[in-house]
Amino acid sequence: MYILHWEYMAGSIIAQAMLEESGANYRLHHVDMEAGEHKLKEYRSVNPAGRVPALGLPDGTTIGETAAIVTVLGEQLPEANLAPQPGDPDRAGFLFWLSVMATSGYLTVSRKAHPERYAVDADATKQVEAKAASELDAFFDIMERAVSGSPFFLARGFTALDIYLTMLTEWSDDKDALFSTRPALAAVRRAVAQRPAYRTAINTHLLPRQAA
Ligand SMILES: N[C@@H](CCC(=O)N[C@@H](CS)C(=O)NCC(=O)O)C(=O)O
Repeated sequence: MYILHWEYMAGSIIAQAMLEESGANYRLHHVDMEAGEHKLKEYRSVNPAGRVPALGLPDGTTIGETAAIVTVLGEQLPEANLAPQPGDPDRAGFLFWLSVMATSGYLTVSRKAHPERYAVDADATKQVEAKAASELDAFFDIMERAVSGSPFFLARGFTALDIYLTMLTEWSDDKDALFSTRPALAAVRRAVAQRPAYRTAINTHLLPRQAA
């Protein structure tokens, strides 16, 4: 059984959607980041990097980092066809774009959401936020041009990259602006949002906002 350490609207969306797509046996463990649980010794023993998500694997190993989680789940659950397997000609491109999404994408989203962590005072915070917003715009332009399938990111069809990209768009606070000039991204998002696995994952991750 897999154990997914998750938080509302965190990067655990991709892991849960992949687990749901594959029908794998898993349970959820909520990490209350607002209460600082990710900084406690107990959670550090799960993920020494102190980040969410983390995934406990059936063999007892636990890993963090979404790029590693996607790669490992793709290999361990091949029947779900969420990632090209080793030896597949699409594997190198898959790993390349996964890394781009997990670094340029996820980290720029984080910098825009928490600019104060990258600045020494309020003025600098504003500048960091503005720069992160323009970098995020440029990132989504790169993604738009990189889509090679229809409606999916890779020409081969649906993969975990579509889920990852949709998760990144989920964190945008102006989706009209994001999608109005990026039809390929909008098509990926529409296709992913219809999938029952993604809906289950997003419903788990949205709960407090829906209740608010
Ligand atoms: N590179 C990490 C980023 C994960 C990440 O930054 N997660 C956020 C929650 S969405 C987090 O744990 N932040 C820790 C903190 O805010 O102290 C990954 O791909 O998993």
